[in-house]
Amino acid sequence: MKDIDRYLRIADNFLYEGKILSIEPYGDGLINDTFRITTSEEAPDYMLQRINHSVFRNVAMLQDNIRKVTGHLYERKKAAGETDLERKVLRFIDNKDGENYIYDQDTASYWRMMAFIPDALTYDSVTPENAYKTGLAISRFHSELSDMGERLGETIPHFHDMAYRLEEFRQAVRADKASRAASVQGLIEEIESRAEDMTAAERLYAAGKLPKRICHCDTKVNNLLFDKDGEVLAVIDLDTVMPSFIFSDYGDFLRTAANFTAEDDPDTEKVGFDHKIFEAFTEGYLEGAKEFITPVETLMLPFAVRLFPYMQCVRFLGDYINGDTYYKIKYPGHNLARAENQMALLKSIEKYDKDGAMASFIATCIRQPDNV
Ligand code: ADP
Ligand code: GN1
Ligand code: MG
Repeated sequence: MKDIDRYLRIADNFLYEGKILSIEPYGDGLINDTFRITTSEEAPDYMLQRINHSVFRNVAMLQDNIRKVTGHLYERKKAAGETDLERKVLRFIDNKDGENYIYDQDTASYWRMMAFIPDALTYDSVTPENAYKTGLAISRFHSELSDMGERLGETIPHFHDMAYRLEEFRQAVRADKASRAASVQGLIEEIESRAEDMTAAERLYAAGKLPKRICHCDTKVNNLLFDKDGEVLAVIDLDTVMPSFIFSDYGDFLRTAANFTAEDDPDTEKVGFDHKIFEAFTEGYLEGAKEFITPVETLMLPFAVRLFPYMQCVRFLGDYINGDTYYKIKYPGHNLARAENQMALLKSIEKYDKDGAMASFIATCIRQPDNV
């Protein structure tokens, strides 16, 4: 069977409107396989997605989380009088049994369908102007999910748990399945020399000093949709929405947004921390978050800016050492290039922050106006 016929047959499990005209691969996600479906005039276009089942082991839980999150976001925005909700909240399409995913025997995969958000743009980088708006949008996302009564499952256990990620990494180095560990010894040492510092959040959590809240846990720039004026329309890619440290979304966004180049640029000379983006995003985020963020969470923001390039370096290098089994790659050394890029970014951040520049800037954002 031709691929197109296969996808058509899969799409036909869902209660979509209109007649399908074409199905094409779409986007640059590293995890799922995404296809854009165009339909005849009146009907909306759609996205068909193969869910990466080796990453998301419990698809029923994943799709249940997504139903709860999109339902809650929709109701919150509606209650606040927002309009154009079809472009602001992802809408998943049910099948005939009222489920928002299917298992397809032929492809041995899980699939889901959602409405395509029209006239929206994705970027891999931001300008200082839209970094501010993005900060506001991420804090709004946190605040909208803060009163969600229903509990969410952990779709990837220990997802942002740095202590766990390091153990997983060390195991990969010991197993050395692809015989690559010796060739990246220098990078392994750079990682190990920072391990104690980078696991501070887990210790604070264990001591009851740092809370977890519902977060997105994958706020890279291309998981946001913007309108043509640079306003954030929707936060997408909701697979990892789960309880985590609130600073995850702050730090992970800056990991991609405040790097002068793409996360996989092999030319580490081009990598560097753009403090203008850091400042604009921080101002926007704290403008919205000052209502709910605690002093400890605020104190941890500079830590988060370092943590996410570090965590991503550990994850990319671990995948390289394992023989590239997790992230999609375009060439054999792709994961190594990504890991080197993230280490270069971390070093640039460390240099910028050596005298506490980030904490000083954050303090200027949350300082209350003097009473007059
Ligand atoms: P992955 O988990 O593989 O990153 P995403 O859900 O982020 O998958 O989808 C990949 C890309 O497809 C996104 O970066 C975005 O450009 C685009 N996309 C996903 N969902 C929609 C949608 N509903 N409307 C418009 N574009 C979308
Ligand atoms: C993956 O799905 P995508 O491409 O938006 C990954 C993130 C990483 C990111 C690095 C479920 O995000 O955790 O930060 O790649 N998602 C998962 O680019 O592992
Ligand atoms: Mg994505």
